[in-house]
Amino acid sequence: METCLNPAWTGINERTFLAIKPDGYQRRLVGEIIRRFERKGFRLVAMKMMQASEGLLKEHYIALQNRPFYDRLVKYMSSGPVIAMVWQGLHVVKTARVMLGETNPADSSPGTIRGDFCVDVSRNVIHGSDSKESAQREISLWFQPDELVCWQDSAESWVYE
Ligand code: DAT
Ligand code: MG
Repeated sequence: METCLNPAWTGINERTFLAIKPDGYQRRLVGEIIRRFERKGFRLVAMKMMQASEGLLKEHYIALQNRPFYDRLVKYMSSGPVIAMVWQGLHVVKTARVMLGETNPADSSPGTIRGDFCVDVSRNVIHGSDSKESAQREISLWFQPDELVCWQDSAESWVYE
């Protein structure tokens, strides 16, 4: 039975939206970043490489529209390829944020993605949803429902009791 069809997206079906930003892509960090989430035990349920439009990114970052860096942020995010992904698992929203580190790489601990791979807040290599509500909004903004793949996870009983 495919559990990823559960519309509640709770428990082990919780989902988050992650995107490797154009700097992460240019700096060849795609494999390294995906590897971290795979090894953690999370399940990849959607992924695409794309160059996002300014329109999509303005909507994605709508909550920041009054910030002075908003226009530069949208330009940077639309300037090259991104890897848009949906990951699933228990507490994935919160845990992914921990794995990302703080918004400013200078505040991010070693061992986190931003702590290990970047120095400038405006080039912080990866996006991750900050709440379950944001995750639902961002997943439906970036993906069509049929782009989410339901697959039988043979490792599930080794990741969860
Ligand atoms: P996060 O990406 O950690 O969720 P956010 O949602 O507050 O952070 O901001 C979105 C992105 O905007 C962030 O990843 C990088 C950029 N940003 C945030 N604060 C900034 C600042 N003070 N100067 C320049 N860019 C900033
Ligand atoms: Mg954010």
